[in-house]
Amino acid sequence: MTTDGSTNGDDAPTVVLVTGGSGLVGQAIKEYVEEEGNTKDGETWIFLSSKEGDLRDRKATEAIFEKYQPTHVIHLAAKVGGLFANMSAKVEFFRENILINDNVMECCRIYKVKKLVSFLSTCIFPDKTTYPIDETMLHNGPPHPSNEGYAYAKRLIDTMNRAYAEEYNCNFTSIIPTNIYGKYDNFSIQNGHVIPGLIHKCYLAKQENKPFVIWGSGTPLRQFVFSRDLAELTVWVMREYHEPTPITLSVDEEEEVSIKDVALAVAKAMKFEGPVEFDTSKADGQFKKTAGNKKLRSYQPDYQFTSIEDGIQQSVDWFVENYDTCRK
Ligand code: NAP
Ligand code: GFB
Repeated sequence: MTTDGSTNGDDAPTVVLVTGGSGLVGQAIKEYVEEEGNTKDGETWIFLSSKEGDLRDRKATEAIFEKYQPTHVIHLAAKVGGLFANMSAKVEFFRENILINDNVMECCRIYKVKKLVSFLSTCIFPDKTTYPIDETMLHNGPPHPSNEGYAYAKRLIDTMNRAYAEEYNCNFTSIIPTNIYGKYDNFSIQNGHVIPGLIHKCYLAKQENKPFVIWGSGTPLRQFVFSRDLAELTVWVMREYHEPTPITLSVDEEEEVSIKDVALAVAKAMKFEGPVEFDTSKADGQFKKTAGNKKLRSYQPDYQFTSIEDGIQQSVDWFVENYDTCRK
């Protein structure tokens, strides 16, 4: 890491490879680095989708690294889904993510990548725990059963970051984001996360003059981070965060909201005035997973996150504008 903020210990050009670059977080990072002044001289940013190669396949992964010769990797690619997708496919969530993560981490070693930043998730923390949860508690007990396939695949990234550092002196670290939402999300009602799922359902309820149905009781609590904020903080981690241990990137604990409040914020942003109902036959999943962000605040005490109301309005507006082409 040189003092001028460039991300290289030498004058070789910086090539940042973003796996999963076509997704919610990847596209937010792409928009962020394309904004004036958000990249350093001589940096090249490459945003991958699975069309460039299936990262579950070792040869395809090696071909990507051979082609781009990255000096830095932001590893986002994963089989990703909400509570209901995870509950229905634990084997696939485990196997696909283990394959992707192993191929990417081993290629980062072989191709001497100077820094790897991988993504975990607050949902992989122990389910039975004290709050707020912090990075040191990651392996202190089993995750919530609903997403144990995904959770164990993700936890092994942290385990292997330490092993690669000990055995090969690799500079691998990870980010633990809380629930993320924003433009370019997966708005699938069946497989998406709660906010995009609610946006899609509310849009259809308004179009068809039907009730807006919220799944579960609406009482579970979540912290939501807007994808644009996460993008900015992820680039900061790549440049300025030097510890191999994970760092949680989340809004403050006080910003935790109930699913009901989030749904009502979606209805307001969508200007939906019809009836709102709760389908309590659907699972609630984890009641809460309140994460502390003390470590982040020790570096960024004054960072201002986008408010949930503003973030939801931007997400709703984007969804309505891009209804025909977005993932849903
Ligand atoms: P996303 O929108 O679902 O995007 C997933 C990305 O991974 C896409 O670019 C996809 O490419 C790529 N991908 C999936 N399988 C692949 C494969 N076999 N080979 C190559 N590329 C593949 O995901 P996201 O929400 O941006 O999540 C980014 C990261 O944050 C993930 O690691 C996720 O676990 C983590 N995370 C997400 C949340 C959340 O609430 N969204 C919360 C915590 C952590 P295609 O577009 O070509 O399919
Ligand atoms: O984002 P989500 O699907 O996953 O949120 P988690 C699920 C919560 O929202 C549950 C309620 O309490 C649901 O009952 N909910 C209400 C809905 N309406 C809807 C809806 O229309 N769609 C969805 N999906 N939920 C995930 C993990 O947990 O967190 C993943 O399973 C991932 O692995 C993600 O890491 C960040 O927040 O419960």
